[in-house]
Amino acid sequence: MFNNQPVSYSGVQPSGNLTIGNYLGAIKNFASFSEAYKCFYCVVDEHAITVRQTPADLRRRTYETLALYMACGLDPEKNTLYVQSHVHEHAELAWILNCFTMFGELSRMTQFKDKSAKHADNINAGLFTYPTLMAADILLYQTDVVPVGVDQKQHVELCRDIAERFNQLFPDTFTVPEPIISKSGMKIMSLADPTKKMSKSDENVNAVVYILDDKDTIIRKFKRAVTDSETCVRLGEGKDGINNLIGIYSCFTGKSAEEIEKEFEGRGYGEFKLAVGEACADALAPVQQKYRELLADKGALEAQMKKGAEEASWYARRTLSKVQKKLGFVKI
Ligand code: AQP
Repeated sequence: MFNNQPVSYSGVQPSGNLTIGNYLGAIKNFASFSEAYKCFYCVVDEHAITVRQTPADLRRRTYETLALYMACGLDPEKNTLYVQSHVHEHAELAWILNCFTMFGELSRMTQFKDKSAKHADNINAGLFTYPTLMAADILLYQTDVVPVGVDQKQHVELCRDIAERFNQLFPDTFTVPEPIISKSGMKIMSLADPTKKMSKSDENVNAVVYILDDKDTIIRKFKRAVTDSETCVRLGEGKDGINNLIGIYSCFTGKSAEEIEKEFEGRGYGEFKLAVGEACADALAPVQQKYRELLADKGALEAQMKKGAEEASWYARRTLSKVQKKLGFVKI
């Protein structure tokens, strides 16, 4: 809460080309908070370096992610849009929160386990303490709600625990945030292995639909999506592929699972996959168009980064200074 206005905070890593998982699980829902909340949406580049990034790619994707935020309907006049590394308070508060986070808590984080398995040659301390940096992101802005995909819920819950622990020692320091998982925030699964989350860092490009894929590519990827040996479009146990496609179709069309099952009664998987591809491509087309226009003006994006960083810093400074005072750091 800031000045009696509830705060919404979220972020996306510029660690790859954004997927429909990032879109449906997070970005698409961000704009709906703009009226009732003071909103901060961050391009979290410091999180991205927990796995190795090529510097030129990281730089390019930082611009692209900001442009995508705006293309997905985030008005920079109503939302504070900025880049994490432009506001140094994130890293400073993260260090402090590291001292209030237990080794055992971090060890239990599913994302740490998954990412350590995936990057066994680079299990760095940053990968391990990623959730404390995320807690700092959220707590710096006295955040009330964090709209995220269900895969990030565990991290927001840890953030709550850290905030409550800190508040117990130093009362009234942080607002304790709530995760908000929207209906469309269900976990979008890989098209090649529907037991796995769809991730922008997946090496198999056919497993992932990117927000910026063209219509033919989107339809081709859905046509190749792994399903099962049945032919009936219905939700069911052991039907992870079809369950995932029904979920995606539902998110893009607003239809319920029952309506979808009815619509495709007696029609095969081929027809269904084509319909999912078309619904997805049609929904993304206006976003792609707007994105191209925004990306063409790098100067305007940089001006936006600067404005966003200035706005965010004002709030971040206030909280960090309060924390430092409570801890006993000498102010000069
Ligand atoms: N498959 C998904 N389904 C639903 N929501 C998802 N999100 C990501 N993937 C899915 C949501 O997108 C937001 C931003 O995610 P992120 O970039 O901060 O990190 P992530 O969750 O680690 O996303 P990726 O795509 O899997 O990135 P990489 O491959 O770099 O690790 C979050 O709100 C997340 O819930």
